[in-house]
Amino acid sequence: MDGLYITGCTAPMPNSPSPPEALTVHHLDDSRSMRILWLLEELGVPYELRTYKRSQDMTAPAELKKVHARGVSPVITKGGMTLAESGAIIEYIRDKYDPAGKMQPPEFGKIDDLYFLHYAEGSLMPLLVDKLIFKILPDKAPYLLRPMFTLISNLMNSNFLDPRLEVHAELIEEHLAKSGDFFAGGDHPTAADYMMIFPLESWSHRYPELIGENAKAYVERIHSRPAYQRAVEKTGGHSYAQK
Ligand SMILES: N[C@@H](CCC(=O)N[C@@H](CS)C(=O)NCC(=O)O)C(=O)O
Repeated sequence: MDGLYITGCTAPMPNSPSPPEALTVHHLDDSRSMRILWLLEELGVPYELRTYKRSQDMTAPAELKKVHARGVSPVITKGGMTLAESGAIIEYIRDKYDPAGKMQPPEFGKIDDLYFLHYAEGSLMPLLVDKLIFKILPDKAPYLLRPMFTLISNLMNSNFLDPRLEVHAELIEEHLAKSGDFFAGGDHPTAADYMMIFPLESWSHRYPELIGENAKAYVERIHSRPAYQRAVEKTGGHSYAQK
């Protein structure tokens, strides 16, 4: 297997096997697994990092399929346990590794925490993924058909995707105007933030003209947190966190 283990996030130890009980994060470059690394850094939970490099076509390498059937990231493993889906992983970490309640929302923010925890992958990410698919579609089409695919792609964007994204942008702008620094309205990140950072940072990086100022400021705020920066440093960089 390709990749590095970083025990307790200290020095890299190429190709060393995982101790069976270590919490291991299987990380793909520029991916949702940054959510998990940021969270573990905030909580100060030791973990091993196993990195995988995207192939030329941006898909995950086949090695990741040996960890989980879907072959996408993030995945965590611990002993005999394997868990995929970032939302599920975040809930698992909250249950097992946050006895002090550092990621608990304030009472008044519980419903917002619940909503945005699920909204991130359930409603917002599908739209952003569709935009990406329609962006690359013309390049994948046979050469002579590219003008037609470009037209289809433009029509999808202008008639369907962008107007819907505008509704999401407004919802997020209005919410952040009320909630302040974090989605659940408290003074620290909660599950909602660990989920929302990925769609917002990728959206702000790819389509800055379609995202609001509150969302942009939110992304900057999260990127400036020492825990987020430690996670970026340990993975060797994250395209969406570049200036
Ligand atoms: N809903 C899943 C999505 C996982 C996912 O699609 N991950 C992307 C990275 S952001 C991936 O591994 N893509 C590589 C591929 O599709 O081959 C989650 O939240 O964990």
